[in-house]
Amino acid sequence: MLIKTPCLRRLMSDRDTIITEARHRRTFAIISHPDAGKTTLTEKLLLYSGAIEEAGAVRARSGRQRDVTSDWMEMERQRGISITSTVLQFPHDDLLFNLLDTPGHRDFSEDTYRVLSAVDAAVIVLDAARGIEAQTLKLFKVAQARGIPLITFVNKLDRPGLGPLEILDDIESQLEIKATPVTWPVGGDTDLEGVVDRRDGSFWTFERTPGGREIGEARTGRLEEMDSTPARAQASQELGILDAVAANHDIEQFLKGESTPVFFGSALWNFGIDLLLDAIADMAPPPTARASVDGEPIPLDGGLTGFIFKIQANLDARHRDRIAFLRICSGKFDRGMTLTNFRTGRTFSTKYAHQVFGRDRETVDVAYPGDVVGLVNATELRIGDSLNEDGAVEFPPIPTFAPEHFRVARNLDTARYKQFRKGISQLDEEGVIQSLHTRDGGERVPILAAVGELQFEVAMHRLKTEFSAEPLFDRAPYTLARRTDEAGRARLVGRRGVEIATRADGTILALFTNQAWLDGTLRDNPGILLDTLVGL
Ligand SMILES: Nc1nc2c(ncn2[C@@H]2O[C@H](COP(=O)(O)OP(=O)(O)OP(=O)(O)O)[C@@H](O)[C@H]2O)c(=O)[nH]1
Ligand SMILES: [Mg+2]
Repeated sequence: MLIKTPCLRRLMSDRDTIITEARHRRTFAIISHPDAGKTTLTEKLLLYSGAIEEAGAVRARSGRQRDVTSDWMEMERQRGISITSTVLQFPHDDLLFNLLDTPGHRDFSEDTYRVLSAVDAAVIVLDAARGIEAQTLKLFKVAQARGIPLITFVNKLDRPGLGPLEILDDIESQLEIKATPVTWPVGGDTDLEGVVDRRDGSFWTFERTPGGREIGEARTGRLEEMDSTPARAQASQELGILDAVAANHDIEQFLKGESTPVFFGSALWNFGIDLLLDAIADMAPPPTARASVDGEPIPLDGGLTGFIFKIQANLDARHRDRIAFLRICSGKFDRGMTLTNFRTGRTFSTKYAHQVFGRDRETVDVAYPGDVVGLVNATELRIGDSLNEDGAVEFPPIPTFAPEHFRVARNLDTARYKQFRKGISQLDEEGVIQSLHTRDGGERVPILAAVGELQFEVAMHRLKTEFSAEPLFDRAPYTLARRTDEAGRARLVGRRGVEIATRADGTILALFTNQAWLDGTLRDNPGILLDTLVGL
């Protein structure tokens, strides 16, 4: 068909550009049980793609070694654990990666789950000595429910661990997914030699560099042409078994979530990193049309749509501002464009838009589906908000968990009440804790609610260091929370063992001192709404 009008021709080419750019995006999370090596692996993916010149260490010895890029928060560096998810955008060959390193600790799992709503694939990291651990299993189930294809990286092969066949068994029996090893380790523990790429039989050996800070040389050869060692003989035998059972990567099965390609290596010692990086480029799917809340796929090449999946204040200690992270689902983002927030119906200008790399960022003028854009100081944006250029697309809500831990937060210094209040409300918007108001305590003495105790430690630390507040947290006598409505509130007010509280977004919660009070309330009030709030 001949396109005659220039305007229509431009429209067509804009649409083509969006589709082409989307095809060049890979947006993925790194997930696992705590300590499996997600942050170390993230650092090495940055090193091998050329985004950083020298890799840092999770527990850097100050002065001698740099810290890792993705654990930028003071508390993360002190403790050597990830507390908050980190966005890293960087080019790899002709692709643009949006990588999200997530915290493994269960107390921060809400953050990880939010990230899983915003990615198209995930790398699941296993510690070779531990196989599938509790949190890995949970995250796997969430990823699977969201239809996210998973690439598995078996890490820490430089340490004593389970045999690789045992690990495959563990994946298949616990995750109930077919494991298709793409690489296979030769040796392990102190005699780890390298990995064989099963696709072409090449044997990759890796040079160790001090602390794994720099890229060492990688050599390829063929196992059968090398002198035999016990490790090589064993690997040959295992490779024979794998060929016999045809455990080969199948792209269709992988995209449907029925199989996971497995890679082996050591993030610390740079074993197998380049193979994994290329696999993410080759295997992880680019963005496709996302479904709205009504289940309708939103075409990639339409107007701009996206949703906010994360909010973070004080990323940059000098600026002390607040970033809302937008996952673009369709269309072309032009900085300065006006977007409508579906929840409020209000429009706002995207004048301050950044691409983010750990705690660093720079202005971004255009972005495409798959990209994560940091919108600075758009204070009305909340987690879960859907943004539109035109039309009115709403994406599925991002669920919050029923909290299980509660504190009464008091302000100890009246002169610093403003800081206290601002800090609490900011941490609530980020989802670090939920801030609840009761009739007695009101805004001055909020109840803080969390999924895990560590969240209070983070909240306390950040209130003091980032907001200069002087808070005190007292234990609160509740152990359970359920969502209710106005009718439920009317029936529960004044009842023993129950406290009614409201969240900043208007959600009404019933807080119970123990399960018996909840059971009694349900028995006495048939039909009352008491929802666990939890969803996937
Ligand atoms: N021996 C060995 N240690 C490793 C390897 N990869 C990571 N580690 C170590 O394992 C520890 C945990 O690594 P991290 O990268 O912080 O693990 P994580 O999965 O990001 O942990 P969380 O984010 O807190 O859940 C650190 O001490 C790393 O140095 C590896 O390949 N071999
Ligand atoms: Mg980490």
